[in-house]
Amino acid sequence: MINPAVTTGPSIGSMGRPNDDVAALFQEFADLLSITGEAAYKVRAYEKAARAIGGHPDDVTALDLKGLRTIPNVGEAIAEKILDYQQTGTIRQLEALRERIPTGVRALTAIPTLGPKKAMVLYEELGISSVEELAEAIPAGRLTGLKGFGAKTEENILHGIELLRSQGERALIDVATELAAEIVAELSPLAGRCAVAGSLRRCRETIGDIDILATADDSGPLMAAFTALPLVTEVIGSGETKTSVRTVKGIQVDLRVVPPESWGAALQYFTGSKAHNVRTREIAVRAGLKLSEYGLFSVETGELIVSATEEDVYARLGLPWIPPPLREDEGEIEAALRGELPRLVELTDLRGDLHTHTDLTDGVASLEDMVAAAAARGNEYYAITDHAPNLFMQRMTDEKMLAQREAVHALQERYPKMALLHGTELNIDPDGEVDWPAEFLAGFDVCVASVHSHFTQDRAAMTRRLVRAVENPHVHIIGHPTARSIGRRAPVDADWEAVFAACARSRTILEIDAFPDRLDLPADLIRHARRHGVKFAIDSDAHAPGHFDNLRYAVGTAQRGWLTPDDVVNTWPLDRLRAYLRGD
Ligand code: DGT
Ligand code: CA
Ligand code: CA
Ligand code: ZN
Repeated sequence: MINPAVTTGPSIGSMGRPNDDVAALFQEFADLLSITGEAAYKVRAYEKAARAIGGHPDDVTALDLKGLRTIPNVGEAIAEKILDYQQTGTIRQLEALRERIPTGVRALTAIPTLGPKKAMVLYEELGISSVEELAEAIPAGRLTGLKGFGAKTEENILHGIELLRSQGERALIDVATELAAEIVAELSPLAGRCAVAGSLRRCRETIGDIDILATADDSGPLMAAFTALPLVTEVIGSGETKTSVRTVKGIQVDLRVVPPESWGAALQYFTGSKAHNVRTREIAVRAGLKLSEYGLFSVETGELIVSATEEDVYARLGLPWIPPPLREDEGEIEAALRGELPRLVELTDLRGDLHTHTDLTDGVASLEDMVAAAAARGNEYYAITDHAPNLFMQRMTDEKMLAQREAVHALQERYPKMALLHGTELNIDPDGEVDWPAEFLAGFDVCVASVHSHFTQDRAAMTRRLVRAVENPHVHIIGHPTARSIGRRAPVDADWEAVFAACARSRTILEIDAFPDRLDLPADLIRHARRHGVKFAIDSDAHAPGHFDNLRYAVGTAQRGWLTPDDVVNTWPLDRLRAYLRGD
Protein backbone atom coordinates (compact mmCIF):
# COMPACT_ATOMS: atom_id res chain seq x y z
CA MET A 1 0.00 0.00 0.00
CA ILE A 2 1.09 3.53 -0.52
CA ASN A 3 1.70 4.74 2.97
CA PRO A 4 4.43 7.34 3.04
CA ALA A 5 5.17 6.59 6.67
CA VAL A 6 6.34 3.13 5.78
CA THR A 7 7.40 2.97 2.12
CA THR A 8 11.06 3.08 1.28
CA GLY A 9 10.80 5.79 -1.34
CA PRO A 10 12.59 5.10 -4.58
CA SER A 11 14.20 1.89 -3.44
CA ILE A 12 11.15 -0.33 -3.15
CA GLY A 13 12.54 -3.68 -4.14
CA SER A 14 11.40 -7.26 -4.31
CA MET A 15 8.81 -8.20 -1.73
CA GLY A 16 9.74 -9.97 1.44
CA ARG A 17 13.51 -9.59 1.01
CA PRO A 18 15.00 -8.98 4.44
CA ASN A 19 16.95 -6.00 3.05
CA ASP A 20 13.70 -4.35 2.01
CA ASP A 21 12.20 -4.85 5.45
CA VAL A 22 15.27 -3.30 7.08
CA ALA A 23 15.30 -0.47 4.51
CA ALA A 24 11.63 0.22 5.28
CA LEU A 25 12.42 0.50 9.00
CA PHE A 26 15.19 3.04 8.35
CA GLN A 27 12.98 5.04 6.02
CA GLU A 28 10.31 5.09 8.70
CA PHE A 29 12.96 6.12 11.21
CA ALA A 30 13.96 9.00 8.92
CA ASP A 31 10.31 10.04 8.48
CA LEU A 32 9.74 10.03 12.22
CA LEU A 33 12.98 11.91 12.91
CA SER A 34 11.93 14.62 10.50
CA ILE A 35 8.56 14.90 12.26
CA THR A 36 10.40 15.56 15.52
CA GLY A 37 12.33 18.38 13.84
CA GLU A 38 15.64 16.54 13.75
CA ALA A 39 18.38 18.18 11.64
CA ALA A 40 17.95 17.63 7.93
CA TYR A 41 21.40 16.11 7.46
CA LYS A 42 20.62 13.44 10.03
CA VAL A 43 17.29 12.60 8.42
CA ARG A 44 19.01 12.32 5.06
CA ALA A 45 21.70 10.09 6.50
CA TYR A 46 19.02 7.56 7.45
CA GLU A 47 17.29 7.91 4.10
CA LYS A 48 20.56 7.28 2.31
CA ALA A 49 21.24 4.29 4.53
CA ALA A 50 17.76 2.93 3.77
CA ARG A 51 18.46 3.17 0.05
CA ALA A 52 21.88 1.60 0.39
CA ILE A 53 20.50 -1.30 2.41
CA GLY A 54 17.64 -1.83 -0.05
CA GLY A 55 20.09 -1.91 -2.94
CA HIS A 56 22.73 -4.07 -1.24
CA PRO A 57 23.25 -7.47 -2.91
CA ASP A 58 23.89 -9.45 0.32
CA ASP A 59 21.33 -10.21 3.01
CA VAL A 60 22.01 -7.60 5.73
CA THR A 61 20.43 -9.75 8.40
CA ALA A 62 23.26 -12.25 7.90
CA LEU A 63 26.18 -9.80 8.07
CA ASP A 64 28.35 -9.02 11.07
CA LEU A 65 29.46 -5.54 12.11
CA LYS A 66 32.44 -5.62 9.77
CA GLY A 67 30.33 -6.76 6.82
CA LEU A 68 27.72 -4.11 7.53
CA ARG A 69 30.33 -1.35 7.60
CA THR A 70 31.29 -2.13 4.00
CA ILE A 71 27.85 -0.97 2.82
CA PRO A 72 28.05 2.60 1.53
CA ASN A 73 26.35 5.16 3.81
CA VAL A 74 26.22 2.67 6.68
CA GLY A 75 28.29 3.97 9.58
CA GLU A 76 28.79 2.71 13.10
CA ALA A 77 25.44 3.96 14.47
CA ILE A 78 23.41 2.47 11.65
CA ALA A 79 25.30 -0.82 11.67
CA GLU A 80 24.56 -1.13 15.41
CA LYS A 81 20.87 -0.64 14.72
CA ILE A 82 20.93 -3.41 12.14
CA LEU A 83 22.57 -5.71 14.68
CA ASP A 84 19.80 -4.73 17.08
CA TYR A 85 17.30 -5.75 14.41
CA GLN A 86 19.06 -9.08 13.92
CA GLN A 87 18.66 -9.86 17.61
CA THR A 88 15.26 -8.39 18.45
CA GLY A 89 13.41 -8.11 15.13
CA THR A 90 13.12 -4.36 15.58
CA ILE A 91 15.14 -1.22 16.32
CA ARG A 92 14.81 0.15 19.84
CA GLN A 93 15.15 3.82 18.87
CA LEU A 94 12.48 3.33 16.24
CA GLU A 95 10.09 1.80 18.75
CA ALA A 96 10.69 4.79 21.04
CA LEU A 97 9.84 7.21 18.24
CA ARG A 98 6.75 5.22 17.31
CA GLU A 99 5.56 5.63 20.88
CA ARG A 100 6.25 9.34 20.93
CA ILE A 101 4.50 10.20 17.68
CA PRO A 102 0.86 9.18 17.41
CA THR A 103 -0.05 7.24 14.29
CA GLY A 104 -2.52 10.02 13.52
CA VAL A 105 0.34 12.46 12.99
CA ARG A 106 2.05 9.95 10.76
CA ALA A 107 -1.19 9.62 8.83
CA LEU A 108 -1.16 13.40 8.32
CA THR A 109 2.22 13.18 6.61
CA ALA A 110 0.54 10.95 4.02
CA ILE A 111 -0.91 14.18 2.61
CA PRO A 112 1.47 14.85 -0.28
CA THR A 113 1.53 18.62 0.29
CA LEU A 114 1.98 18.56 4.08
CA GLY A 115 5.50 18.27 5.49
CA PRO A 116 6.27 16.48 8.75
CA LYS A 117 7.07 19.67 10.69
CA LYS A 118 3.72 21.21 9.87
CA ALA A 119 1.96 17.95 10.74
CA MET A 120 3.55 18.06 14.20
CA VAL A 121 2.49 21.71 14.68
CA LEU A 122 -1.10 20.81 13.79
CA TYR A 123 -1.04 18.02 16.37
CA GLU A 124 0.65 19.98 19.14
CA GLU A 125 -1.22 23.27 18.69
CA LEU A 126 -4.66 22.05 17.64
CA GLY A 127 -4.71 18.38 18.60
CA ILE A 128 -5.42 17.39 15.00
CA SER A 129 -4.46 13.76 14.51
CA SER A 130 -6.31 12.51 11.45
CA VAL A 131 -6.78 13.51 7.84
CA GLU A 132 -10.55 13.75 8.36
CA GLU A 133 -10.13 16.16 11.29
CA LEU A 134 -7.81 18.33 9.23
CA ALA A 135 -10.18 18.33 6.26
CA GLU A 136 -12.89 19.72 8.58
CA ALA A 137 -10.62 22.10 10.52
CA ILE A 138 -9.51 24.12 7.48
CA PRO A 139 -12.93 25.26 6.22
CA ALA A 140 -13.96 25.82 9.85
CA GLY A 141 -11.15 28.38 10.13
CA ARG A 142 -9.35 26.60 12.97
CA LEU A 143 -5.95 27.12 11.32
CA THR A 144 -6.41 30.87 10.99
CA GLY A 145 -3.64 32.72 12.81
CA LEU A 146 -1.54 29.60 13.28
CA LYS A 147 2.09 30.50 12.57
CA GLY A 148 3.30 29.19 9.19
CA PHE A 149 -0.19 28.44 7.86
CA GLY A 150 -1.28 31.17 5.43
CA ALA A 151 -4.18 31.00 2.97
CA LYS A 152 -1.87 29.56 0.29
CA THR A 153 -0.70 26.79 2.63
CA GLU A 154 -4.28 25.92 3.54
CA GLU A 155 -5.15 25.72 -0.14
CA ASN A 156 -2.15 23.45 -0.76
CA ILE A 157 -3.13 21.16 2.09
CA LEU A 158 -6.72 20.88 0.86
CA HIS A 159 -5.42 20.03 -2.59
CA GLY A 160 -3.16 17.39 -1.03
CA ILE A 161 -6.06 15.83 0.85
CA GLU A 162 -8.01 15.65 -2.38
CA LEU A 163 -5.07 13.96 -4.07
CA LEU A 164 -4.68 11.46 -1.23
CA ARG A 165 -8.35 10.56 -1.38
CA SER A 166 -8.40 10.19 -5.15
CA GLN A 167 -5.55 7.68 -4.92
CA GLY A 168 -7.26 5.66 -2.25
CA GLU A 169 -5.51 2.55 -1.11
CA ARG A 170 -3.67 1.56 -4.26
CA ALA A 171 -0.45 -0.41 -4.46
CA LEU A 172 2.64 0.63 -6.38
CA ILE A 173 3.18 -1.42 -9.50
CA ASP A 174 6.41 -3.14 -8.44
CA VAL A 175 4.91 -4.41 -5.19
CA ALA A 176 1.84 -5.71 -7.05
CA THR A 177 3.91 -7.22 -9.87
CA GLU A 178 6.17 -9.17 -7.55
CA LEU A 179 3.29 -10.37 -5.39
CA ALA A 180 1.33 -11.49 -8.46
CA ALA A 181 4.34 -13.29 -9.95
CA GLU A 182 4.79 -15.24 -6.72
CA ILE A 183 1.13 -16.31 -6.68
CA VAL A 184 1.10 -17.26 -10.37
CA ALA A 185 4.23 -19.34 -9.84
CA GLU A 186 2.59 -21.16 -6.92
CA LEU A 187 -0.68 -21.86 -8.72
CA SER A 188 0.58 -22.64 -12.24
CA PRO A 189 1.48 -26.28 -11.55
CA LEU A 190 -2.16 -26.90 -10.51
CA ALA A 191 -3.79 -25.01 -13.38
CA GLY A 192 -4.16 -25.52 -17.11
CA ARG A 193 -3.30 -21.91 -17.64
CA CYS A 194 -2.70 -19.14 -15.12
CA ALA A 195 -2.01 -15.44 -15.72
CA VAL A 196 -2.45 -11.94 -14.41
CA ALA A 197 -5.42 -9.88 -15.67
CA GLY A 198 -6.98 -6.57 -14.55
CA SER A 199 -5.17 -3.27 -14.18
CA LEU A 200 -1.84 -4.99 -13.59
CA ARG A 201 -1.94 -6.57 -17.05
CA ARG A 202 -2.85 -3.16 -18.46
CA CYS A 203 0.27 -1.72 -16.76
CA ARG A 204 -1.63 0.93 -14.82
CA GLU A 205 0.66 2.96 -12.60
CA THR A 206 -1.08 1.90 -9.38
CA ILE A 207 -3.14 -1.20 -8.68
CA GLY A 208 -6.42 -1.39 -6.74
CA ASP A 209 -6.41 -5.17 -6.47
CA ILE A 210 -4.64 -8.00 -8.26
CA ASP A 211 -6.73 -10.17 -10.60
CA ILE A 212 -5.48 -13.64 -11.40
CA LEU A 213 -7.16 -15.95 -13.87
CA ALA A 214 -6.70 -19.72 -14.09
CA THR A 215 -8.28 -22.64 -15.90
CA ALA A 216 -9.25 -26.02 -14.45
CA ASP A 217 -12.11 -28.47 -14.92
CA ASP A 218 -12.48 -28.65 -11.16
CA SER A 219 -11.67 -25.40 -9.35
CA GLY A 220 -11.56 -26.95 -5.86
CA PRO A 221 -7.84 -27.80 -5.57
CA LEU A 222 -6.81 -24.39 -6.99
CA MET A 223 -9.00 -22.46 -4.59
CA ALA A 224 -7.72 -24.52 -1.67
CA ALA A 225 -4.08 -23.99 -2.66
CA PHE A 226 -4.72 -20.27 -3.08
CA THR A 227 -6.24 -19.69 0.36
CA ALA A 228 -3.48 -21.81 1.94
CA LEU A 229 -0.64 -19.62 0.59
CA PRO A 230 1.53 -18.31 3.46
CA LEU A 231 1.22 -14.76 2.19
CA VAL A 232 -2.57 -14.83 2.64
CA THR A 233 -3.68 -13.11 5.85
CA GLU A 234 -7.46 -13.21 5.40
CA VAL A 235 -9.93 -14.96 3.11
CA ILE A 236 -12.52 -12.36 2.18
CA GLY A 237 -14.73 -14.72 0.25
CA SER A 238 -14.45 -18.07 -1.48
CA GLY A 239 -16.66 -19.77 -4.03
CA GLU A 240 -16.46 -22.11 -6.98
CA THR A 241 -15.52 -19.47 -9.57
CA LYS A 242 -14.00 -16.68 -7.47
CA THR A 243 -11.95 -16.37 -4.29
CA SER A 244 -10.75 -13.08 -2.77
CA VAL A 245 -8.02 -12.78 -0.18
CA ARG A 246 -6.02 -10.13 1.58
CA THR A 247 -2.24 -10.55 1.69
CA VAL A 248 0.64 -9.61 3.96
CA LYS A 249 1.15 -6.44 1.95
CA GLY A 250 -2.47 -5.44 2.58
CA ILE A 251 -3.23 -5.94 -1.09
CA GLN A 252 -6.40 -7.79 -2.13
CA VAL A 253 -6.08 -10.57 -4.70
CA ASP A 254 -8.98 -12.07 -6.68
CA LEU A 255 -8.57 -15.51 -8.23
CA ARG A 256 -11.06 -16.57 -10.86
CA VAL A 257 -11.15 -20.10 -12.24
CA VAL A 258 -12.89 -20.86 -15.55
CA PRO A 259 -13.15 -24.00 -17.71
CA PRO A 260 -10.20 -24.39 -20.13
CA GLU A 261 -12.36 -23.67 -23.19
CA SER A 262 -13.32 -20.23 -21.78
CA TRP A 263 -9.74 -18.99 -21.40
CA GLY A 264 -9.67 -16.36 -24.17
CA ALA A 265 -13.03 -14.83 -23.35
CA ALA A 266 -12.32 -14.79 -19.63
CA LEU A 267 -8.89 -13.21 -20.09
CA GLN A 268 -10.41 -10.54 -22.31
CA TYR A 269 -13.22 -9.91 -19.81
CA PHE A 270 -11.10 -9.75 -16.64
CA THR A 271 -8.34 -7.71 -18.22
CA GLY A 272 -10.79 -4.86 -18.72
CA SER A 273 -10.90 -2.00 -18.50
CA LYS A 274 -14.61 -1.79 -17.85
CA ALA A 275 -14.83 1.05 -20.35
CA HIS A 276 -13.07 -1.02 -23.02
CA ASN A 277 -15.34 -4.00 -22.32
CA VAL A 278 -18.45 -1.88 -22.70
CA ARG A 279 -17.28 -1.08 -26.24
CA THR A 280 -16.44 -4.69 -27.17
CA ARG A 281 -19.80 -5.86 -25.85
CA GLU A 282 -21.59 -3.21 -27.94
CA ILE A 283 -19.78 -4.42 -31.04
CA ALA A 284 -20.85 -7.97 -30.23
CA VAL A 285 -24.48 -6.95 -29.73
CA ARG A 286 -24.56 -5.19 -33.10
CA ALA A 287 -23.35 -8.44 -34.70
CA GLY A 288 -26.09 -10.50 -33.02
CA LEU A 289 -23.61 -11.90 -30.48
CA LYS A 290 -23.31 -11.98 -26.73
CA LEU A 291 -19.88 -11.57 -25.09
CA SER A 292 -19.30 -12.77 -21.54
CA GLU A 293 -16.43 -14.18 -19.51
CA TYR A 294 -17.42 -17.63 -20.82
CA GLY A 295 -17.26 -16.86 -24.51
CA LEU A 296 -18.78 -15.23 -27.52
CA PHE A 297 -22.23 -16.72 -28.15
CA SER A 298 -24.87 -16.46 -30.84
CA VAL A 299 -27.86 -14.62 -29.37
CA GLU A 300 -30.24 -16.56 -31.64
CA THR A 301 -29.10 -20.13 -30.99
CA GLY A 302 -27.12 -19.72 -27.75
CA GLU A 303 -24.31 -21.59 -29.47
CA LEU A 304 -20.71 -20.94 -28.36
CA ILE A 305 -18.82 -19.36 -31.24
CA VAL A 306 -15.31 -18.70 -29.89
CA SER A 307 -13.52 -18.33 -26.58
CA ALA A 308 -10.25 -20.29 -26.65
CA THR A 309 -7.93 -17.33 -27.21
CA GLU A 310 -8.18 -13.55 -26.96
CA GLU A 311 -7.16 -13.31 -30.62
CA ASP A 312 -10.20 -15.45 -31.59
CA VAL A 313 -12.53 -13.23 -29.60
CA TYR A 314 -11.23 -9.98 -31.10
CA ALA A 315 -11.11 -11.46 -34.59
CA ARG A 316 -14.75 -12.54 -34.44
CA LEU A 317 -15.60 -8.94 -33.48
CA GLY A 318 -13.77 -7.72 -36.58
CA LEU A 319 -10.82 -6.38 -34.56
CA PRO A 320 -7.12 -7.17 -34.38
CA TRP A 321 -5.81 -8.22 -30.94
CA ILE A 322 -5.45 -5.04 -28.88
CA PRO A 323 -2.47 -4.75 -26.48
CA PRO A 324 -3.74 -4.53 -22.86
CA PRO A 325 -2.10 -1.16 -22.04
CA LEU A 326 -4.30 0.43 -24.73
CA ARG A 327 -7.57 -1.04 -23.42
CA GLU A 328 -9.04 2.08 -21.82
CA ASP A 329 -11.57 3.19 -24.47
CA GLU A 330 -9.36 6.13 -25.31
CA GLY A 331 -9.41 5.63 -29.07
CA GLU A 332 -7.98 2.12 -29.33
CA ILE A 333 -11.20 0.61 -30.73
CA GLU A 334 -11.35 3.27 -33.45
CA ALA A 335 -7.64 2.85 -34.24
CA ALA A 336 -8.08 -0.94 -34.37
CA LEU A 337 -11.05 -0.63 -36.75
CA ARG A 338 -8.96 1.60 -39.02
CA GLY A 339 -6.04 -0.83 -38.83
CA GLU A 340 -3.92 1.87 -37.19
CA LEU A 341 -2.90 0.41 -33.85
CA PRO A 342 0.64 1.53 -32.99
CA ARG A 343 3.52 -0.97 -32.89
CA LEU A 344 4.21 -0.32 -29.20
CA VAL A 345 7.72 0.03 -27.84
CA GLU A 346 8.91 -3.05 -25.91
CA LEU A 347 11.61 -3.70 -23.33
CA THR A 348 13.71 -5.53 -25.91
CA ASP A 349 13.71 -2.42 -28.14
CA LEU A 350 15.81 -0.50 -25.61
CA ARG A 351 19.46 -0.19 -26.60
CA GLY A 352 20.73 2.00 -23.79
CA ASP A 353 20.06 3.99 -20.65
CA LEU A 354 20.54 7.75 -20.43
CA HIS A 355 20.04 8.49 -16.71
CA THR A 356 21.94 6.56 -14.02
CA HIS A 357 23.90 7.27 -10.83
CA THR A 358 26.91 5.91 -8.97
CA ASP A 359 28.20 6.21 -5.41
CA LEU A 360 29.98 9.40 -6.43
CA THR A 361 26.64 10.96 -5.47
CA ASP A 362 23.63 9.16 -4.00
CA GLY A 363 23.96 5.86 -5.87
CA VAL A 364 24.92 2.83 -3.81
CA ALA A 365 27.15 1.04 -6.34
CA SER A 366 30.49 2.00 -7.82
CA LEU A 367 30.99 3.18 -11.40
CA GLU A 368 32.64 -0.16 -12.20
CA ASP A 369 29.75 -2.21 -10.80
CA MET A 370 27.05 -0.13 -12.51
CA VAL A 371 28.82 -0.33 -15.87
CA ALA A 372 29.44 -4.08 -15.53
CA ALA A 373 25.75 -4.66 -14.75
CA ALA A 374 24.71 -2.45 -17.69
CA ALA A 375 26.96 -4.42 -20.04
CA ALA A 376 25.58 -7.71 -18.73
CA ARG A 377 22.12 -6.53 -19.74
CA GLY A 378 23.33 -6.08 -23.30
CA ASN A 379 23.21 -2.29 -23.46
CA GLU A 380 24.79 -0.78 -26.58
CA TYR A 381 25.30 2.53 -24.80
CA TYR A 382 25.11 3.72 -21.23
CA ALA A 383 25.22 7.20 -19.71
CA ILE A 384 26.50 7.94 -16.22
CA THR A 385 24.67 11.04 -14.98
CA ASP A 386 25.56 11.81 -11.39
CA HIS A 387 24.05 14.79 -9.59
CA ALA A 388 25.39 18.30 -10.16
CA PRO A 389 26.61 20.58 -7.30
CA ASN A 390 23.46 22.59 -6.58
CA LEU A 391 21.94 19.59 -4.84
CA PHE A 392 24.15 20.45 -1.86
CA MET A 393 23.85 17.16 -0.03
CA GLN A 394 25.62 15.46 -2.93
CA ARG A 395 28.78 17.56 -2.45
CA MET A 396 29.66 17.47 -6.12
CA THR A 397 32.62 19.51 -7.34
CA ASP A 398 34.10 20.26 -10.77
CA GLU A 399 37.17 18.23 -9.84
CA LYS A 400 35.17 15.15 -8.86
CA MET A 401 33.15 15.34 -12.06
CA LEU A 402 36.24 15.66 -14.26
CA ALA A 403 37.96 12.82 -12.42
CA GLN A 404 34.90 10.65 -13.03
CA ARG A 405 35.08 11.53 -16.73
CA GLU A 406 38.67 10.25 -16.82
CA ALA A 407 37.57 7.07 -15.06
CA VAL A 408 34.75 6.58 -17.57
CA HIS A 409 37.15 7.02 -20.49
CA ALA A 410 39.57 4.54 -18.96
CA LEU A 411 36.79 2.03 -18.33
CA GLN A 412 35.64 2.28 -21.94
CA GLU A 413 38.57 0.12 -23.05
CA ARG A 414 37.09 -2.85 -21.20
CA TYR A 415 33.75 -2.57 -22.99
CA PRO A 416 34.23 -2.68 -26.76
CA LYS A 417 30.51 -3.42 -27.36
CA MET A 418 29.03 -0.69 -25.14
CA ALA A 419 29.61 3.03 -25.61
CA LEU A 420 29.99 4.86 -22.30
CA LEU A 421 28.60 8.39 -22.24
CA HIS A 422 29.60 10.84 -19.56
CA GLY A 423 26.71 12.99 -18.43
CA THR A 424 25.15 14.65 -15.42
CA GLU A 425 21.77 15.28 -13.86
CA LEU A 426 21.46 19.04 -13.47
CA ASN A 427 19.12 20.84 -11.08
CA ILE A 428 16.65 23.28 -12.58
CA ASP A 429 16.65 26.21 -10.15
CA PRO A 430 13.51 28.30 -9.45
CA ASP A 431 14.35 30.59 -12.39
CA GLY A 432 15.07 27.80 -14.84
CA GLU A 433 18.85 28.09 -14.62
CA VAL A 434 21.03 25.02 -14.17
CA ASP A 435 24.32 24.24 -12.40
CA TRP A 436 27.57 25.16 -14.18
CA PRO A 437 28.32 27.63 -16.96
CA ALA A 438 27.93 26.76 -20.65
CA GLU A 439 31.63 25.92 -21.17
CA PHE A 440 31.55 23.27 -18.47
CA LEU A 441 28.22 21.85 -19.69
CA ALA A 442 29.63 21.54 -23.19
CA GLY A 443 32.05 18.91 -21.91
CA PHE A 444 29.27 16.38 -21.20
CA ASP A 445 27.96 13.88 -23.74
CA VAL A 446 24.46 14.14 -22.29
CA CYS A 447 22.78 16.47 -19.79
CA VAL A 448 19.58 15.54 -17.98
CA ALA A 449 17.97 18.48 -16.12
CA SER A 450 15.40 17.96 -13.38
CA VAL A 451 13.31 19.79 -10.80
CA HIS A 452 14.48 18.75 -7.31
CA SER A 453 13.25 21.70 -5.22
CA HIS A 454 10.65 24.51 -5.08
CA PHE A 455 7.89 22.14 -6.21
CA THR A 456 5.00 24.42 -5.33
CA GLN A 457 5.69 27.41 -7.58
CA ASP A 458 2.54 28.69 -9.28
CA ARG A 459 1.72 27.66 -12.80
CA ALA A 460 3.13 30.72 -14.54
CA ALA A 461 6.44 30.60 -12.67
CA MET A 462 6.79 26.82 -13.09
CA THR A 463 6.05 27.05 -16.81
CA ARG A 464 8.64 29.81 -17.29
CA ARG A 465 11.11 27.76 -15.29
CA LEU A 466 10.62 24.55 -17.29
CA VAL A 467 10.53 26.30 -20.68
CA ARG A 468 13.78 28.07 -19.86
CA ALA A 469 15.45 24.79 -19.01
CA VAL A 470 14.01 23.16 -22.13
CA GLU A 471 15.41 25.98 -24.26
CA ASN A 472 18.89 25.75 -22.74
CA PRO A 473 20.96 24.40 -25.64
CA HIS A 474 23.03 22.25 -23.27
CA VAL A 475 20.00 20.49 -21.78
CA HIS A 476 19.16 17.34 -23.75
CA ILE A 477 16.63 15.62 -21.51
CA ILE A 478 14.17 16.83 -18.86
CA GLY A 479 14.34 14.25 -16.05
CA HIS A 480 11.15 13.08 -14.28
CA PRO A 481 9.33 16.14 -15.70
CA THR A 482 6.41 16.47 -13.26
CA ALA A 483 8.62 15.62 -10.23
CA ARG A 484 5.68 13.77 -8.71
CA SER A 485 6.15 11.03 -6.15
CA ILE A 486 3.11 8.76 -6.28
CA GLY A 487 1.32 8.87 -2.93
CA ARG A 488 3.78 11.44 -1.57
CA ARG A 489 4.09 14.54 -3.72
CA ALA A 490 1.74 16.00 -6.29
CA PRO A 491 3.00 16.71 -9.83
CA VAL A 492 4.21 20.27 -10.29
CA ASP A 493 1.68 22.62 -11.83
CA ALA A 494 2.70 23.79 -15.30
CA ASP A 495 1.15 24.73 -18.63
CA TRP A 496 2.19 21.47 -20.28
CA GLU A 497 0.96 22.66 -23.67
CA ALA A 498 3.62 25.40 -23.55
CA VAL A 499 6.32 23.08 -22.17
CA PHE A 500 5.70 20.42 -24.84
CA ALA A 501 5.65 23.00 -27.63
CA ALA A 502 9.03 24.25 -26.39
CA CYS A 503 10.40 20.67 -26.28
CA ALA A 504 9.29 20.06 -29.86
CA ARG A 505 10.82 23.36 -31.05
CA SER A 506 14.15 22.84 -29.32
CA ARG A 507 14.23 19.04 -29.73
CA THR A 508 14.52 18.51 -26.00
CA ILE A 509 13.71 14.96 -24.92
CA LEU A 510 11.25 14.16 -22.12
CA GLU A 511 12.12 11.37 -19.73
CA ILE A 512 9.93 8.49 -18.63
CA ASP A 513 11.58 7.73 -15.30
CA ALA A 514 11.21 4.06 -14.32
CA PHE A 515 11.02 4.33 -10.52
CA PRO A 516 7.69 2.76 -9.52
CA ASP A 517 6.81 5.77 -7.37
CA ARG A 518 7.70 8.20 -10.18
CA LEU A 519 6.69 6.78 -13.59
CA ASP A 520 7.23 10.30 -14.83
CA LEU A 521 6.08 11.51 -17.40
CA PRO A 522 2.74 9.87 -16.67
CA ALA A 523 0.93 8.17 -19.57
CA ASP A 524 -1.69 10.85 -20.23
CA LEU A 525 0.98 13.55 -20.54
CA ILE A 526 3.06 11.26 -22.76
CA ARG A 527 0.20 11.03 -25.24
CA HIS A 528 -0.24 14.78 -25.06
CA ALA A 529 3.47 15.47 -25.64
CA ARG A 530 3.62 12.98 -28.50
CA ARG A 531 0.99 14.96 -30.38
CA HIS A 532 3.49 17.84 -30.33
CA GLY A 533 6.14 15.60 -31.91
CA VAL A 534 8.24 15.38 -28.74
CA LYS A 535 10.68 12.46 -28.33
CA PHE A 536 11.14 10.45 -25.12
CA ALA A 537 13.85 8.61 -23.19
CA ILE A 538 12.93 5.54 -21.12
CA ASP A 539 15.45 5.78 -18.25
CA SER A 540 16.11 3.68 -15.18
CA ASP A 541 17.47 6.55 -13.01
CA ALA A 542 19.23 3.57 -11.42
CA HIS A 543 21.01 4.10 -8.10
CA ALA A 544 21.91 0.38 -7.91
CA PRO A 545 22.10 -2.45 -10.47
CA GLY A 546 18.82 -3.89 -9.13
CA HIS A 547 17.02 -0.78 -10.33
CA PHE A 548 17.51 -1.72 -13.99
CA ASP A 549 14.61 -4.14 -13.48
CA ASN A 550 12.31 -1.14 -13.05
CA LEU A 551 12.67 -0.34 -16.76
CA ARG A 552 9.76 -2.63 -17.56
CA TYR A 553 7.41 -0.34 -15.62
CA ALA A 554 8.54 2.65 -17.65
CA VAL A 555 8.00 0.61 -20.83
CA GLY A 556 4.46 -0.20 -19.63
CA THR A 557 3.89 3.51 -19.02
CA ALA A 558 5.23 4.34 -22.49
CA GLN A 559 2.87 1.73 -23.96
CA ARG A 560 -0.05 3.34 -22.16
CA GLY A 561 1.15 6.54 -23.83
CA TRP A 562 0.91 4.81 -27.25
CA LEU A 563 4.64 5.18 -27.96
CA THR A 564 6.36 3.36 -30.79
CA PRO A 565 10.13 2.65 -30.93
CA ASP A 566 10.58 5.68 -33.16
CA ASP A 567 9.24 7.93 -30.38
CA VAL A 568 11.85 6.68 -27.90
CA VAL A 569 15.40 7.90 -28.53
CA ASN A 570 17.11 5.13 -26.59
CA THR A 571 15.74 2.52 -28.97
CA TRP A 572 17.74 4.23 -31.70
CA PRO A 573 21.23 3.25 -32.82
CA LEU A 574 23.88 5.43 -31.16
CA ASP A 575 24.67 7.38 -34.36
CA ARG A 576 21.11 8.55 -34.71
CA LEU A 577 20.90 9.38 -31.01
CA ARG A 578 24.13 11.39 -31.11
CA ALA A 579 22.95 13.33 -34.14
CA TYR A 580 19.71 14.17 -32.36
CA LEU A 581 21.56 15.27 -29.21
CA ARG A 582 23.80 17.51 -31.33
CA GLY A 583 20.72 18.97 -33.00
CA ASP A 584 21.65 17.88 -36.57
P1 DGT B 1 -8.12 -1.78 -10.21
O1 DGT B 1 -8.26 -3.11 -9.54
O2 DGT B 1 -8.91 -0.71 -9.56
O3 DGT B 1 -6.68 -1.36 -10.34
O4 DGT B 1 -8.69 -1.88 -11.71
P2 DGT B 1 -9.15 -3.17 -12.54
O5 DGT B 1 -9.33 -2.75 -13.94
O6 DGT B 1 -8.27 -4.32 -12.27
O7 DGT B 1 -10.62 -3.43 -11.98
P3 DGT B 1 -11.27 -4.66 -11.21
O8 DGT B 1 -10.29 -5.38 -10.38
O9 DGT B 1 -12.47 -4.10 -10.52
O10 DGT B 1 -11.81 -5.62 -12.35
C1 DGT B 1 -10.95 -6.34 -13.19
C2 DGT B 1 -11.52 -6.39 -14.55
O11 DGT B 1 -12.68 -7.21 -14.55
C3 DGT B 1 -11.97 -5.05 -15.06
O12 DGT B 1 -10.92 -4.31 -15.63
C4 DGT B 1 -13.01 -5.46 -16.05
C5 DGT B 1 -13.63 -6.70 -15.46
N1 DGT B 1 -14.87 -6.37 -14.73
C6 DGT B 1 -15.04 -6.41 -13.41
N2 DGT B 1 -16.29 -6.05 -13.10
C7 DGT B 1 -16.91 -5.76 -14.24
C8 DGT B 1 -18.22 -5.31 -14.59
O13 DGT B 1 -19.08 -5.10 -13.75
N3 DGT B 1 -18.46 -5.10 -15.90
C9 DGT B 1 -17.51 -5.32 -16.85
N4 DGT B 1 -17.78 -5.11 -18.12
N5 DGT B 1 -16.30 -5.73 -16.56
C10 DGT B 1 -15.99 -5.95 -15.28
CA1 CA C 1 -7.92 -5.23 -10.22
CA1 CA D 1 -10.57 -7.31 -8.83
ZN1 ZN E 1 16.45 13.40 -10.24
